[in-house]
Amino acid sequence: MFLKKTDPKIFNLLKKEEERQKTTLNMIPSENYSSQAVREALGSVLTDKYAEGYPQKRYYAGLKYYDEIENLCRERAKKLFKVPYVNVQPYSGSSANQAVYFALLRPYEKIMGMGLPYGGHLTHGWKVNFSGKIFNSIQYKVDEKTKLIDYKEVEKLALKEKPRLIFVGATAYPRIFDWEKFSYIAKKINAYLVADISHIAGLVVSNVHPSPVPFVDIITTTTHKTLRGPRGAMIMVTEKGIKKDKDLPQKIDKSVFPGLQGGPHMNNIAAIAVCLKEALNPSFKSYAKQIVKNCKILASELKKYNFNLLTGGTDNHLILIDLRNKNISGKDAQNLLEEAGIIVNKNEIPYDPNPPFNPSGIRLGTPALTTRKMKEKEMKKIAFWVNEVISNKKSVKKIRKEIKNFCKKFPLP
Ligand code: DSN
Repeated sequence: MFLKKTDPKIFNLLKKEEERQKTTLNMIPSENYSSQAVREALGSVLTDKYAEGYPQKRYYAGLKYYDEIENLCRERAKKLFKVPYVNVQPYSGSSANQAVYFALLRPYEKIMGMGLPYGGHLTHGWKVNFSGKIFNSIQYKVDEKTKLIDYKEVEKLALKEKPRLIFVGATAYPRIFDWEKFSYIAKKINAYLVADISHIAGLVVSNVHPSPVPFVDIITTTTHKTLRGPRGAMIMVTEKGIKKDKDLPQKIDKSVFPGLQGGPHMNNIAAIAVCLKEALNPSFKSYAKQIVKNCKILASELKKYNFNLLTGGTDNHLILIDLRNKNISGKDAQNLLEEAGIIVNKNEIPYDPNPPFNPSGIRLGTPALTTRKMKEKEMKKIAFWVNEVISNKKSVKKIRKEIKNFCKKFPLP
């Protein structure tokens, strides 16, 4: 109401974006729709306050209610993930991962993570990122044929290179992580083992993906993907991590503040607390189960249309498609699908012969569609549309209309 008067340009852009979200199918697997309650906390008076420090140890006045908010957030996270310690202040997943490195290592020490082209994240040691520049980074790949993590190869590489820290996690891996195998490898070389569960956090707390808690020392996660909260992140230390190094929690705290960040975004922390309460509700488990059910049915339908799914399918919330048999690049497919109202992202496939800006694949997933209460029947329809668009450019206009109508039945939260 106020925005419309004071800044109509931003107001109008915001309205347009709202309309775009309402009338398109968001299949970017790292995105979701947060609840109105989450957005209310995010857009609250808490945005105006500095709160450097931690509960009971702050550097500013006027913080009467902030310790309670941060403690609530921490307690809910501990309960949900079943961990003894959590830091809820990182501004983003990248900041959380930075804090882990700087808490445990000195520059140029050796780290190991999955390479970006194979599904890993930039911050897991990729060469253009701080993690690949400041640290001596060794990268593991997926197997060229199966596109699965080859645990024997990872073990060989780890034993040869002896990294001090191993990151496990991905942005484009459609299968389950075997935490136990990674734990066995890390133990052999006495490396810290860190799970970045940003993509799968919502699945982990709902038991649709095994939890890394018994097997790793530290867990990082963003809060806005399958967890369905505001943008933000958390760092957790497990019992195992504390057993290995009782000072780990303090090291993490110091690394976040004052090591890397200044004042925590308290509006964000309150919104994370709200999303954690939502995730503690039994209905969240059904939501997460449905994400995977939807993804599996979407995968099997796409296969019927002769789409080449990497690893042959999915165990989680996302699908990676190698489009080379369809004679279209990832970039062109992304653009064409967007014209029709289907939002996916172009993505490198492992061992991609094409460059990252025009890769051979697309990545798509079901967290946001499932938030809109779409189920198996709708997945079949969407797979049909994806195929129509990719195989017949002329169908785009007609399908755009159909999707607009279809979206009316599935309101945003
Ligand atoms: N941008 C995220 C994703 O899309 O997976 C990773 O940081």
